[in-house]
Amino acid sequence: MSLWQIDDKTGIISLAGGLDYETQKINTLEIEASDRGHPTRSSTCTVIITVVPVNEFEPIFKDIGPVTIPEDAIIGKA
Ligand SMILES: [Ca+2]
Repeated sequence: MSLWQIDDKTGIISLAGGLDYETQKINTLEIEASDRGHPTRSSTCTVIITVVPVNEFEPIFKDIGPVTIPEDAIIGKA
């Protein structure tokens, strides 16, 4: 299954599958357009789509509330 689909009338490229930065950072699409003439004329272009990483597994901190410590706490023990 392709990650990308293109509307054959508008030419709009849209996402058709799940992206993963770690698997594929750069997506290179070779696009060909043609008319309905006789003979048919066509042209091609390359579209490069770069996936931007996001923090998918953000660390979660438990609510530990306020912390108190005595002023004579031992260094390295408290
Ligand atoms: Ca990922």
